[in-house]
Amino acid sequence: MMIKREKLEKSRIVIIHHNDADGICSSALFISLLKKFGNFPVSIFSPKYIEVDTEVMQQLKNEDYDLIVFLDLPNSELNKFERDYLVIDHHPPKTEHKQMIFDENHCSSYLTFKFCSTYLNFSKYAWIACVGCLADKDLNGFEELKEIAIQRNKELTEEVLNTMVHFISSARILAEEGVRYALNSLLEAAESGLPTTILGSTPNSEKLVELKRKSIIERNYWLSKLSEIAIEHDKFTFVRIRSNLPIQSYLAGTLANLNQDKICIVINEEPTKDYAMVEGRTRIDNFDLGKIFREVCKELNSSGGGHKKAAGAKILKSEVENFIKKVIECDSQ
Ligand SMILES: [Mn+2]
Repeated sequence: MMIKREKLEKSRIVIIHHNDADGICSSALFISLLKKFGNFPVSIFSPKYIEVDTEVMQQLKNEDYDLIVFLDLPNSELNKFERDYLVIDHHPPKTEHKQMIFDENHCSSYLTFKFCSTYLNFSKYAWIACVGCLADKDLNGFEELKEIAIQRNKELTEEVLNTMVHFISSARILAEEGVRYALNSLLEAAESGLPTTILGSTPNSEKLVELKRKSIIERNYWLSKLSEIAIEHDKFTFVRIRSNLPIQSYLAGTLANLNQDKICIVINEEPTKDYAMVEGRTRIDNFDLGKIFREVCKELNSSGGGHKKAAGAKILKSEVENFIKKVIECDSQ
């Protein structure tokens, strides 16, 4: 046992998990274990991009906790937290960690399931790990755990499990709100012992279905306004929207698919907030959008970053014009 049971029962725990299906399933498994021990995390974070972003680091400064659990997220800056921590991950780590469960041949959900099983019989939750395994293509892990899952829930055919993968995977395009509903759906279904209820029959999965439905309508509305609101500049398309729904990443993805030779950046100035959420997507190769967002956000003293083809930022509404200007400047350097 890597961590004493007593510690899992008594510690104030923060969970930071990747926002994809494997990360969400890992988190649901770990939280289910804590619940069995009469505990619950004090905070749960699901950063968009693999490295824990500066915003999460900032928020953690104000948190009161004594153990931090990283699921499906590699991190080289763990020492910055100056707390006890545990890493469960299958991405090769950049640095050695004292308390780390790592196996490149399995996904994080599988590893988390095995970790939980060292404390108690966890077979009731095997189906959650199956969803994570399928999502991350850990087929050996999947075959092994499916045997356990199917003994309890005969309805869990591969087809049903694949439907669950799509349901959970699609949550992250609806930002933290979508991820929270997906995680809670898994917890609700785990509690009741009825796995298929995650597909829209638990309170949180109903909310996720509803959020998806509204988001499609909202995205289509802004698509219809595109000719009026798009700001074209060389290879960039900037689109400023005002939506109460977290559709910036959904819309940016759609635009990038429709305009394969463009870098599509959606800026959502949510009416009730003083900051804007930005998401950029592109299909162009040899372009590093994450690097541009990181550099521009550093200059603006805000948080942002990502990968070559997908990046995000959170900026003050008063900085939107400046942000657009700096992205264009940064690219032409
Ligand atoms: Mn993973």
